[in-house]
Amino acid sequence: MKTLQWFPGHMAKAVRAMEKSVAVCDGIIYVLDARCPAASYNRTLEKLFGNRPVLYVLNKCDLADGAEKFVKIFKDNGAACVAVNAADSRSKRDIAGAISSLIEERRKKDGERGFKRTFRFLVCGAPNTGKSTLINLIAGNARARTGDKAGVTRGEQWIRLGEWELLDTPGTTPPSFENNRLALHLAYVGSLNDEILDLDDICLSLFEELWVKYPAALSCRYGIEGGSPLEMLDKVCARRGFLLRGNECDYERAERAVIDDFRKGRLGRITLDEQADCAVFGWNK
Ligand SMILES: Nc1nc2c(ncn2[C@@H]2O[C@H](COP(=O)(O)OP(=O)(O)OP(=O)(O)O)[C@@H](O)[C@H]2O)c(=O)[nH]1
Ligand SMILES: [Mg+2]
Repeated sequence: MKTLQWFPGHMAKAVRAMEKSVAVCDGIIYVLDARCPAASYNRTLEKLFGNRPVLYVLNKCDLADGAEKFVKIFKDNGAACVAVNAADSRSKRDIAGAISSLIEERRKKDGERGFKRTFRFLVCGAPNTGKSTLINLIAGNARARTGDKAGVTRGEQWIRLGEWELLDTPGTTPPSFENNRLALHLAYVGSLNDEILDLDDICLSLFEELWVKYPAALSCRYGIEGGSPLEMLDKVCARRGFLLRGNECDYERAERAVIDDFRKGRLGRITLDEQADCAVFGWNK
């Protein structure tokens, strides 16, 4: 398995732009993928934030298994955190409430002094975690462009919403990954550009990990009862009829189908990161 690496020029540019924009922001909305909150966290961004309050949003909680366990870890460590499904309007109240609490004290102080002002927030996170979808949820309509692949938002965009202004930013990952297992999690959820990934590697290691953590998901959907990851892929080809001429397995088609099943939640609710992976947040220092 190759070490995953991906830090294209547009990401370096996005980080430089954020460095400037954060100066006018009152708070940070850090969007993480609830299936892999630690993997989708980029520690190198934290130094841009200064002492601005940060709200961690565990998004796509509809696809994750037990996002609330992670919310508890964040809160136990004094971090503001909320789990939401940005694609569902029912999450609007939760996210709006969490943002309000983040700046409540500032607002109260301003109120005592008799002024009312706009609060600005930087919305950041890894590609494809749902930053733009979250902004649209808060706005109540489609202001920011969204899409089911990494790198849809290419430049910064301010979205004005009454007394709030939210800055949508392009997704970024760290310049290098310290932990290849966590980098793989980002690849599985679609946070890395699929075009730079080796489909075989990604799918076979996804099988390996799911067989340990969620064997029933593989048995139910594909009838997998064990074996090597390659044998599991054979099973998918046979079961789903992904065959080429001469009855040879169409591995590429099977791999794409498996990854798509995982990403769309057809394998059930799955969380990849372990609670111990939260060490990346550096809370115990
Ligand atoms: N199931 C589910 N899908 C979601 C959720 N939030 C976003 N999505 C989907 O995830 C995909 C990515 O959403 P975007 O809002 O474009 O993500 P982004 O973080 O802005 O991505 P970049 O701009 O590429 O960094 C879209 O297909 C959304 O519909 C969620 O909570 N649950
Ligand atoms: Mg976006």
